[in-house]
Amino acid sequence: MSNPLLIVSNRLPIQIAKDHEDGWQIRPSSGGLVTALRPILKQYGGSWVGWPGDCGDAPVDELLGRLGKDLNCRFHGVGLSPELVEGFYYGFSNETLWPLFHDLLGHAKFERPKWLSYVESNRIFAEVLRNAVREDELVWVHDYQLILVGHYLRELGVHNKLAYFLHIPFPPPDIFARLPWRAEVLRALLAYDLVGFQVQRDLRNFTQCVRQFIREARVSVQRQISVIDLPGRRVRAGSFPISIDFKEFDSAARSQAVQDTAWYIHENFPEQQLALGVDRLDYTKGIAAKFLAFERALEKYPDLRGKISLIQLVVPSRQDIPEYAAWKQKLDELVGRINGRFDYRGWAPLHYMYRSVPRMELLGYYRASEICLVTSLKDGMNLVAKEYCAASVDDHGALVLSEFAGSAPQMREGALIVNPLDREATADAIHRAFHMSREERRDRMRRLRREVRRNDVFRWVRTFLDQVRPGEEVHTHTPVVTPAVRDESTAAGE
Ligand code: GDG
Repeated sequence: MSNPLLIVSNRLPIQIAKDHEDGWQIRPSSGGLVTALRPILKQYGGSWVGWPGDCGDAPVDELLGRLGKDLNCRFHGVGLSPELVEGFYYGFSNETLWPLFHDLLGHAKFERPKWLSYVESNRIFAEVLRNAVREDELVWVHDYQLILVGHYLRELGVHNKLAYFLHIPFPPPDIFARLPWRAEVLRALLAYDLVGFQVQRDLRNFTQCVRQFIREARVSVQRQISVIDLPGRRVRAGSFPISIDFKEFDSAARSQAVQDTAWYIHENFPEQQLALGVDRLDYTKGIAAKFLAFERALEKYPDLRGKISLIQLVVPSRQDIPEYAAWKQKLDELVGRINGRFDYRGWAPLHYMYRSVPRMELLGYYRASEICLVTSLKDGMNLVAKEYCAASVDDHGALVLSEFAGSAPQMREGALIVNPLDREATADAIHRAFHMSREERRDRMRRLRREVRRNDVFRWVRTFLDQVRPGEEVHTHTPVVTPAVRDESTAAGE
């Protein structure tokens, strides 16, 4: 990889805050993407385009310039009005694409004004990019909020190589077909040179949708990469399971501070095993299913009572969407009901914290817990499962993992794999994890840690970028349906 990168994500990976003594401060946020890309940006240079968030009266450009010098990266903020953010981000991205792509049709709304905000925001991103991009840069667009950006870049005459990675699942054709703007979305994905998905499941769904809805496309499926031939050009699609910085998690978890935190956490639960859940507040994460399975385990296996506690960290998320607030209330009620039912002699089975905890504390929870429960109804990858293993430096953790998480295929040898909607089987898995022998835990956790160590986030970046080799043909733009002017005739392309 020698071309500089231009990364595009909905949010810039930065945090801006006012410090009373020194004025405004800016620092990089701690997400996996920025961690993975930092060494590459440092070595080859590059740029990052995204929405800086609502920064009040902060001198955003000056702050971005300052941080950019430190990271060898030029940051470009995309200005979006509050109305556009509402329609594009909270609306179409999170109330249409998010539920639809997670196969949860019942949660999906299909509202044309929000689609048009999405179209408009993606077009604005593309315009900022057209002005920011340098000739030799590889443009790498991230996630479901920005699917149309590649299409608009081509329309604006940008001929750079374009790559795209979808962090969430891609749905099967019968679900995808419900989207009134399915042709525009699918054709926009075909404006990129490389389209990356988390796992084979998503790649397969995508190629099936292309076969079904894009008449002129010829798809040939190879082992890791599928090739899609369109008149005059070729698109490649592959699966690239994202990961974490294993070494960093492993060494931070071994630190004295984390060890002490873990000890304090466990001290509050004497003679008990801790089961841990860490999820954003989101209906896709299966938090309610987890609570119900845990309740069933306590009901079915009296030997667990008083001997196990479930600590559930729920990180507030998308609070401006009414459905998320309703969802929180549902969880509150469930916790109250289950605790009311089993509470005896000071033991309450469920400890539910609705807040974000500092990273060191999170690592303390990972290290302290004998069991981790990941019960997503569907998940692109689920990094919590990988982080738990990387932080389980004592090899004593057992992972119960949903078969619908993208991480399941990589982790199935070491984890107890469950269908979270099968309450009985999930309860049995919790019981099995509780009684798992020390030797079995160690063997399983060692396998899991080996897997995450080998396939870390740096390998993910390398494998992805290796697929966008320099020197291959730069394609000319074949017009795709222009989303803003869609009318009934767009269905003709299907
Ligand atoms: C999307 C896809 C895909 C959580 N609580 C705290 C905290 N976290 C951090 C975890 C982890 C991250 O948040 C959550 O990542 P996930 O992968 O589990 O889920 P999404 O946020 O839905 O991410 C997902 C991912 O993109 C990457 O492609 O795996 O499928 O949905 O890193 O550690 N961090 C801190 N305090 C908390 O309380 N500091």
